[in-house]
Amino acid sequence: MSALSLADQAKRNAAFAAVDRHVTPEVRVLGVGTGSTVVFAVERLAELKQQGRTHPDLVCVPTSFQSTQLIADAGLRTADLNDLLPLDPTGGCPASIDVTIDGADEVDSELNVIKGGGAAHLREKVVAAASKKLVIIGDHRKDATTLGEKWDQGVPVEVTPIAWRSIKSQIERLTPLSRAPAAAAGPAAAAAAFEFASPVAVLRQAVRKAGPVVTDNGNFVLDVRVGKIFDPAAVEQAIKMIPGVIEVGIFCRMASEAWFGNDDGSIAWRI
Ligand code: ABF
Repeated sequence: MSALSLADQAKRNAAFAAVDRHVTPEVRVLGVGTGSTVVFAVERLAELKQQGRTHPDLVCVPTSFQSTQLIADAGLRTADLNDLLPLDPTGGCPASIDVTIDGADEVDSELNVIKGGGAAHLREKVVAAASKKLVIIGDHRKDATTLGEKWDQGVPVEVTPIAWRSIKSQIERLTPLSRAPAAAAGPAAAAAAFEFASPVAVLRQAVRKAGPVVTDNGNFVLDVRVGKIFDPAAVEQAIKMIPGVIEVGIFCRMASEAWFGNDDGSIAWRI
């Protein structure tokens, strides 16, 4: 196997540590995310299965075609979310998935997450919402204080193709969507309150010369640059309110913890 880059080795370390911590023999239903970090998580999962250290009836809920293929290639069984009854037959526990392990584009200090760089955030968010725990894995480049601090590719927004142009212009007309923390006082507050004074811009047109970015669900993706996001819930809500927006790649307070691999081989773990 060719030597991994520092970033990939860091991702692999985080993925292995998170899988070892969370995929115990008691875990029967596991959500499997999408992206390159999850590839390492499934690699470790296959090893644990090989060693007989997973639940004998373990099933994996995919979050994309890539995720489905990863699970199948690892000799693991997939499960459809619709087939999973609540763990508690009386319906007392809506979470049908014991734990989901998934990557991210950026994680803030409150464990709010930007996801969707792989255009899979609709299924990822649905699976995360059906999980008792969402465990995020990545390298330190994803570890931020405020969303938008490091990740400059914008927030992925899945939209219906039939109205992508009007949705794009409605997003661009949104006034600044979030404010700096109240702690910032005086003139700094005024300046920071609208970190992105420039109009919200759609970075990546859904339909480019190379053709549209089409998700597994047949929808288009707009990447929306909103600068630093001090109030992720406000940004998510403002965009999601626009008719034709299907899902926004901001996961507010859904993650239970995050594991970040560092280039020196160490791992940072946040809850
Ligand atoms: C998917 O893959 C997306 O939700 C997320 O944006 C991306 C992370 O990619 P990688 O693990 O390759 O950095 O989880």
